[in-house]
Amino acid sequence: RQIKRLADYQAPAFLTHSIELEFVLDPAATQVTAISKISRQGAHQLPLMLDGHGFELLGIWLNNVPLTDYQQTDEQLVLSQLPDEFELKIVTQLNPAENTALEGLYLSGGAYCTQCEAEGFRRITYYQDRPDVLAVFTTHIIADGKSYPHLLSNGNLIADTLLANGQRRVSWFDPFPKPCYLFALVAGDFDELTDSYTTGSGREVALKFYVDKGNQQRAVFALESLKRAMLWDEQEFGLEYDLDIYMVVAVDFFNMGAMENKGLNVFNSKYVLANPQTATDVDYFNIESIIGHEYFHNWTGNRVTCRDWFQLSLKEGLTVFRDQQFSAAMGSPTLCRIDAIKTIRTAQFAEDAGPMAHPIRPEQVLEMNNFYTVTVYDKGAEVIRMQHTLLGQAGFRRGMDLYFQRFDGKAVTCDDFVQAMQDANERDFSQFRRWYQQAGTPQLRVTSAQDDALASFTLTLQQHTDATADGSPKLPLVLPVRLELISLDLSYRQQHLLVLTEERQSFVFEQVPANVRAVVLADFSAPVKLLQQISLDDLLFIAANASDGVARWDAMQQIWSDLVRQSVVAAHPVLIPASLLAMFRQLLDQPLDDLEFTAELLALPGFDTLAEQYPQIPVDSILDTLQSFRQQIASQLTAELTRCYQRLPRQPYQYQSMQVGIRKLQSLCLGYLAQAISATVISQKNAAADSDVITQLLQQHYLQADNMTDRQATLTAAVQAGLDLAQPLLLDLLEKDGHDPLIFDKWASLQVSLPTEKVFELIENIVNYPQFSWNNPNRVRAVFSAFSHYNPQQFHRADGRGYQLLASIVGKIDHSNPQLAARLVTPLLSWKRYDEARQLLIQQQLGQLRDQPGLSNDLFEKVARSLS
Ligand code: DPP
Ligand code: ZN
Repeated sequence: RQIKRLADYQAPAFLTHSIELEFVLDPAATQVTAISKISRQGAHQLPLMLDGHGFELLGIWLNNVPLTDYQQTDEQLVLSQLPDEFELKIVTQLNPAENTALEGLYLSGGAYCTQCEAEGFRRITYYQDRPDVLAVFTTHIIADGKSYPHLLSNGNLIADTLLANGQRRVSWFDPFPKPCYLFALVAGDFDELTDSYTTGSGREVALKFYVDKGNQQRAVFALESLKRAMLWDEQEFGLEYDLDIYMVVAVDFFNMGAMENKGLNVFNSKYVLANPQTATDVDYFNIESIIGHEYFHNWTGNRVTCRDWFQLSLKEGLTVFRDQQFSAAMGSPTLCRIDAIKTIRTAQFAEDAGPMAHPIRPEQVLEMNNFYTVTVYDKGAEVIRMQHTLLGQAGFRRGMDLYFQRFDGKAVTCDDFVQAMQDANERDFSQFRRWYQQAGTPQLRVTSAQDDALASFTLTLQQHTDATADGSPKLPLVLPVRLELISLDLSYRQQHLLVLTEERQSFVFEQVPANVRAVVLADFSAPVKLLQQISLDDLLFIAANASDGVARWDAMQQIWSDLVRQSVVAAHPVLIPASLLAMFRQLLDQPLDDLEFTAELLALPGFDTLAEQYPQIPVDSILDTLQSFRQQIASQLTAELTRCYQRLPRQPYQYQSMQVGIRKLQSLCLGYLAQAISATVISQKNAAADSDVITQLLQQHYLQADNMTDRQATLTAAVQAGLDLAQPLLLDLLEKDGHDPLIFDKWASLQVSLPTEKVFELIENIVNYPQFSWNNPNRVRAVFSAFSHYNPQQFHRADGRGYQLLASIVGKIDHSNPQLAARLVTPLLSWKRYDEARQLLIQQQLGQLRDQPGLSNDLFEKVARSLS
């Protein structure tokens, strides 16, 4: 198995300037003719190495003369003794119908589509499949025009002709040189939703969404989101769209969320289709954000692309940051930030602490698909955000302008990006660059001292990063730390941006009144674990008074983390302090304002977030404690929760912030209330009465709902609490709407989160439904990712049944779709973090996977690293 290293990077020996592709589509035997114009770079006699596999080679011509003198390996075609400039023609034959890996050209529910990032183009033809080879693409598609009325590729349409045999031949030309990972082809019979957008400089752009028949109206929100994204990028970064047409195709079989192919985005239908009956508020949010993300790639990714795949964060970290800023501008910056922080604290911290730890710019890779990670994407976005914080809005914009001025049309590195930020602002970012080469989550320890006599306040910050599995260095990083000092009487408030560069530094503030409290790391200004000893009263003070909403939420999170820790130490759940319950009462009774944020303040941290705070995860203690806390809240605050629920008005569904807040807060109340009547707590005197009232509330919430968000709220609450009413309602959902794949997925994910052993029977059932397909990644994820992530009780069962189930599915899927298998296996990789009994159980499963014959590189890399 061939590991690739960043240190081995060499510029391409040949460049391909243009490529003309002709596809004659056929489900089992598509013929592809590729004619490239290639030239040697520099004075050398190196051979031309072309990547390719998984197809049949039908012939090669050099300057129109058949070529027979070549070497072919499993993965490459080697051509020697070439002239300095030449035309190469290669004809290959592919089998899209049997392509279950969903890379290269494949069939998705009867439509042809492609996925070429990272290294899928090599499954179509022999080519220099690397991002630093930029060519101008022309694409001809030949197919039966009746079955496939839509024949699409990148760029602008240049010809559409009827051939003598009745077939149609459609031609596309993309004037912007691009790497082959941005190539796309789609052929199918879709419903079309059309609009147009006029850019700031007056260019008219046709917008076209292609969706399955009958789904046209479900693409309206995505289309409107696209227009908002186009306008925002003009206003925020002065970036306009550059082709005459922008197309989005929604497909059902897709390994990822979406793909930014030039002018022809391909989307997982889950991130395009929405109406109130099928999509939740969270789905609407995600659609807008992903539509934005892929659109923003047109500049950060496509116009300026990556030199090599180790630089993936150049486009992904930056584009995630851009989509986060966009979402913040469309809604609430605080809530968007909370969302991003949750991702970092769960999945990213886990990755950094596990066997796959890597810097945002990895240094070695076996299978590139394994590095489309929360580290590269989300920690990458945090690293961009820190530059934004250090330079300020205007300074960051200057850096972006210089970046595009220098590198438009080029394939560059993360260093090039930082250099542009540095040069545009005359700053020295050499130490900052360590963020690109060090893996691991820094711990930031905070201590403070107040000297009332001198009226000074001293804050001492200390950073430390534990060793990580990749062995990368651990030098002090540049940490921007937002700070607010607030006096207890609120008469004094000062905000500061501290920049920690040493291992340990003290910052002294003068003329500070007595009794100030420090809000450290406001806005989560650096992706670190904050360690501070701080009393419950002070945390409650911060939760009530910090200027930054994120800091208020974070204080509540820390309160719960501290209580869980006390419970773990005491080996039984502690009682929730009265002052915290009082805070809950107050929040539940406050005026109807900023409800979504209120719901966040009232929510407990999840199992994953808490788990990341322990080197060795006390699974059972955390689960028991969370359960106890939910039930304590439920039984102590039944009246307040019910009142809060009842005073929130329900209106006909609209995706609009006031309503989203109402739904979220009602859902939170229902979640707790359901716990009040879950089997384990019905022991109080008034339980019977409460039980009827609450059951009715839950049922009505479902039955009177005009939208999926509310329905899901009841279902989630009922399933989590193990209530009997869950099953009939789930059945109702399935019978009414289960024919829709997106609803089927929601139904399945709800089923598999049932926290009792019955879930295994349910899972066996689900995979036998006609709607389920092992070849569809959305279906598989809706069952098995949901099970391993949202059902910690059953996934982490002490008898190992959860681990065994996941491992067996991963082993099975690896044969058909390695990329999907390698994603599903993730929760098993961190086995060393669990107790000895669980370690053994997981290790055994991983060992079996490792020994499975024909294991893919994708799965091998992860399993082998985990076991090493
Ligand atoms: N480049 C895609 C995205 O993140 C993933 N393949 O948008
Ligand atoms: Zn992306």
